[in-house]
Amino acid sequence: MRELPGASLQKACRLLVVFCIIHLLAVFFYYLSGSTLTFQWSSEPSPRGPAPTRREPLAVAVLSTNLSKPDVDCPDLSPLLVGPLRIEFSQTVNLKDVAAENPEVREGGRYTPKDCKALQKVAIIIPFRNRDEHLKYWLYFLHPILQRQQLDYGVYVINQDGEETFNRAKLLNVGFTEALKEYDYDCFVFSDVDLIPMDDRNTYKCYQQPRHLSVSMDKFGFRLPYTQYFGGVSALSKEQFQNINGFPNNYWGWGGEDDDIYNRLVFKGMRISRPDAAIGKCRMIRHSRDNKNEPNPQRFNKIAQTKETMKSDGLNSLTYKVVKTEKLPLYTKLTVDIGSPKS
Ligand code: UDH
Ligand code: NGS
Repeated sequence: MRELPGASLQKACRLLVVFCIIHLLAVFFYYLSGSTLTFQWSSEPSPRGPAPTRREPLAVAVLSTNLSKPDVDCPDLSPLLVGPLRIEFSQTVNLKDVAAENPEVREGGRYTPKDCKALQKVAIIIPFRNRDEHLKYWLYFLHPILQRQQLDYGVYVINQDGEETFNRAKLLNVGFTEALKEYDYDCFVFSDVDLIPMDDRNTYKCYQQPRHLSVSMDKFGFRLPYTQYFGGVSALSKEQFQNINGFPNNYWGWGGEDDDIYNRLVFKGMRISRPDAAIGKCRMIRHSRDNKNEPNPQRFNKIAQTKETMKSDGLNSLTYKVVKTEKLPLYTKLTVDIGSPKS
């Protein structure tokens, strides 16, 4: 039977509609798969800047993700260093401004270099109580320096809770333990809050031997007060620190704990490494003696017994309670109950 001309037109129209639907479906599925790729990619945590918003094919996305992860090691000596620095404490510091000036420092005071893989993961541990003005200067000066040193670092302020006598070394033990719970740090820099390096070539990292960094302080006329001095700022690798059973927990009040640490290192066959006096220059923020940190009358007696006491007093006898954890824009503040001389 012959088809009428109207019927074949109708058939052609139907075919056209079916074709259009197939076309629309294809476009729709392509669109969906494209947005899924983009969604998966941009939802990955990216410490290296904002995720792109453009929709890109999978191959391009994978390629650019790989490119943004540096697989080249940072050099031994950072090319970003500038050498001697002018350090003064006359200006007032506003931490909001400091955070704005250091946009690559992440919450909790963490930083990872963008363009190369840092040679060390460094936790900086600061013993602390009631020194907020000093801490502001420390953050203002140190964040730019540490970034120029191309370190993968985190800043931990260990704040002693309560009014008991201060205990610097025990706070440092707490800092070591708590920082390791958070990240696989391989190096620990222990720094007083009031010490600022005057040369960024004094790298806050670890060496084959325990490192003393604050070797040339203004208050000592830019020289060591005595050869065994190990106070102020020092750096120990995780292994070096564990090898000496950490620091002593029972030096309450001022003095002697740094000499005990020195003794521990020597008794374990280690030597102190130091930068030369010019590179190791640093300034101390002048201040008066703190309350509840009077000279410890037992300190001389204690440092005479390090060889024995270090076996049972240290990381293996450390007890404390974390009272509060604050992830602030420029540092992590841990407020801790470390007990009292009697406990
Ligand atoms: N620290 C505090 N709060 C305190 C005591 C000490 O934060 O109440 C921390 C801080 O990081 C300080 C470090 O512990 O830098 C060492 O403190 P220290 O008192 O042992 O040493 P420092 O050299 O002072 O700062 C010694 C007494 C200075 C008396 C000066 C009189 N002109
Ligand atoms: C020693 C202390 C150290 C102290 C150093 C510098 O005498 O703990 O002075 O002190 N040792 C003893 O008391 C046994 S400072 O001038 O920085 O206040 O670090």
